Amino acid sequence: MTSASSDFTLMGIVNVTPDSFSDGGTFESADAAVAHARGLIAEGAQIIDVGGESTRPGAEPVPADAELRRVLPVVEAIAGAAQVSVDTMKLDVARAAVAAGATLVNDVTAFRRDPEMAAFVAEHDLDCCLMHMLGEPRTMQDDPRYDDVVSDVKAFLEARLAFAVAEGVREERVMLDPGFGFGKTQDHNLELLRRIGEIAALGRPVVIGVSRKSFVGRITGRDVAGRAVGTAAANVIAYERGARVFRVHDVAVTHDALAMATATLRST
Ligand code: HH2
Repeated sequence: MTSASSDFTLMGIVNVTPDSFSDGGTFESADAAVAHARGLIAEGAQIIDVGGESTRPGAEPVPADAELRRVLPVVEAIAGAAQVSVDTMKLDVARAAVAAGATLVNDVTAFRRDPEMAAFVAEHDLDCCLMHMLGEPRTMQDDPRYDDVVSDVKAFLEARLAFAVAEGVREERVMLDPGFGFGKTQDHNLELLRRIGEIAALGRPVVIGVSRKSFVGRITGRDVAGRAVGTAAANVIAYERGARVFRVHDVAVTHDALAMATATLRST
């Protein structure tokens, strides 16, 4: 479905959790999660991001063995049909997921929780996504403050990129993500979107994870199931300003919105 000339990448979200903020409980069984992932691939997702631990504000941590039981059957079934990303902050989970076929580690702590994750990614020459988060999921939305949110996030991502490279990760393997909603107010999220070009200036592909998030709901007045259009609009703006990877629940809608954006902007 993705046209050969598109220069964006869609990362379809598959949360195998009971408590994710938008789809918790929907794909808790492996069969349901695999069927959902196949549907997202048919809609144009080049990457499937499989997660077994919710990081929504207030979420309780999940032990590694439980996380593995959730994600491994899905990783195994999907590897080969798309690039599989494992959304985890734990080295043990990443190890097992990579053995099962994942080739991308999406670590919302940017190798801070398990710093050895960087050497692991380097050793296997994996792709990785390093994300900014202020604080930790349990408390991150309690009055987050920045001097200047874009400069602070940019400096953080630059430092985490340098750490990864110092640990042997090839720079071309790294994607950077400002972490929408992770210790950010609505104004912070909008400022980051507006000025996403400053993050893209770091020279690595920027990942946008605004999908169905609460700030989209506050602005549009929609509950989680009705936020696909608001999400697509935010992604089009981010694309126009230099972002290229879009982590979304609603792949078909985002695909069409970005295909239109690409076609319109290509000749400018
Ligand atoms: N957002 C979530 C989880 N992982 N990874 C990256 N790189 N960027 C994000 O913005 C991001 C992420 C939270 O969203 P979701 O997976 O839908 O929900 P939950 O964490 O509740 O499972």
